[in-house]
Amino acid sequence: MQWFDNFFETRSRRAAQSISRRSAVARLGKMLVGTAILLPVLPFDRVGRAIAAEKAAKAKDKRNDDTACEYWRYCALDGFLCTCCGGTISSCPPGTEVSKVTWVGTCHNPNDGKDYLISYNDCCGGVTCNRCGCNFNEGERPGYRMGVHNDINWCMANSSNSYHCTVAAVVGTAEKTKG
Ligand code: ABN
Repeated sequence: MQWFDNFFETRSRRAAQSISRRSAVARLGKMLVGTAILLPVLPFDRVGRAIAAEKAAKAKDKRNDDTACEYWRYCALDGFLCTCCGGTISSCPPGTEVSKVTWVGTCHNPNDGKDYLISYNDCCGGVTCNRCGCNFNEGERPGYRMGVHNDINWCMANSSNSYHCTVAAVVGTAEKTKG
């Protein structure tokens, strides 16, 4: 291995003679500055961040889309949306009639920051709509508190007991109770 040692010794001595310490430091500095400038402009994959932003924007839109389960008034709705079944947010589709009894929920409107009392009425008659089935249960309680229980057919008091879909009408603003 003598030749190996000799080879590197000669090389190192030549390098030490031709490259001054100052120029070595200058080269190192150039390398560091180059890296600092280049790194931020390299084409990193930022698709993940863009997808996350798009998802958040879509979720926000859905809170104002009355054909989506995420619509703000549906926070305690269990059933099929009448807006997908030929009706509107507060009126039953033709050929069905609004339930005589109902359940209520309190939902937060993200547009004005207020809470609203929502009356969920089932629409009765015909066959079950079966479109846009949703199930949100904010403030919902079991059957022993009927007024805030949603998992029941509220067409029970109508001439036709068959369930079609559910509407969500605003009844008023919710008041905060003290204590
Ligand atoms: N209130 C909606 C509904 C209807 C039938 C069965 C369960 C829930």
